Amino acid sequence: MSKPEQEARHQAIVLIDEAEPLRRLLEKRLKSARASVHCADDPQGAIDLIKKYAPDVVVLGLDRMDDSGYEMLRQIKETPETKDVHVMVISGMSNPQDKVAAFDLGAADYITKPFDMLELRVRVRVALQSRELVRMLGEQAQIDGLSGAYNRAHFDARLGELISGAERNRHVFSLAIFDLDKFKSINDTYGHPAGDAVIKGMAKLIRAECRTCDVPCRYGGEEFALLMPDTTPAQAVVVCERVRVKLSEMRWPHHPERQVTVSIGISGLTAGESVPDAATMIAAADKCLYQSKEGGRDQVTASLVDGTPVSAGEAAAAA
Ligand code: GH3
Ligand code: MG
Ligand code: MG
Repeated sequence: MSKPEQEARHQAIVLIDEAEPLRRLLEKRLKSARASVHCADDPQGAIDLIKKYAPDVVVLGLDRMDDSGYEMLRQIKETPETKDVHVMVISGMSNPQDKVAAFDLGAADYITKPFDMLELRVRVRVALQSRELVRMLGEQAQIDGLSGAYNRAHFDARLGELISGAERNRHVFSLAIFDLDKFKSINDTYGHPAGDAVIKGMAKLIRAECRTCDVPCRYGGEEFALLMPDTTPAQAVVVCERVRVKLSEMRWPHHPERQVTVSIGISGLTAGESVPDAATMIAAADKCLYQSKEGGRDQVTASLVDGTPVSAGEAAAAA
């Protein structure tokens, strides 16, 4: 299962100061192969840059107590898209009250002028490293340890986003739920390591058969869910049929004689349908999954969100 990008990514710094010479100097000294620097000299330009580049660190020059810099700091920390950024203040004001005021407004660090360039660079480097670590931990927290697929928390968040996107932009999307057939008997017959190997293999197979924008998740136990943006239920059937057939053809090192199959239920939102809530979307997919089990397992059943079945003919036309 390919996991989200774990290598250090390119980072961004936004530099805000009214004084051009200082901006130029800092831009030159803070730029590196791993981080780009973007400069602004006014509050609106700064907020626009922060929204555009989602920087890891903002270096904010702030020189008088009534400076618009304080207002900018407040604005950065009150704007939902920018509030989590690490703000490092550089200031000529060195008394404790000024520092406390900046920290109270949400600054993460404060350097007084005249400052030592080496110290500033080291502080920025440490801030970039800790931001990267937090980002990687945040990603890790969305991954299921055994399968490498996204976990249930990520599934819930992404389903919510797709529903909001459908409400705003009338985007279509589909949800598939996969439940491995008679999986308990694999554990009972060949042991739990054999069962675990099937869970890992299933996650890898789903990832291999879907697009990079699709979201494969471990829904729980031996169940997986696949969120497919911009995909009608008929198109989702095509993807899931591919997974179903390939799984049934796989040979497993722990039990080459024992085929593994999966039953799948799909609910999909088509253009013009009213947008459901998450529970309705999941219930519709679950109902189809139940029909696949009842129909003899190793099969795909799909419907619209309101339960209208998607026929084999519609799925064939989408292939
Ligand atoms: P059905 O075809 O009706 O879905 O039958 P089933 O045996 O797959 O369903 P059941 O719900 O009875 O069993 C699911 C099993 O999945 C039971 C549980 O022990 C096993 N399981 C859940 N999580 C894991 C896991 O992480 N590793 C292993 N090896 N087994 C797991
Ligand atoms: Mg199950
Ligand atoms: Mg099962």
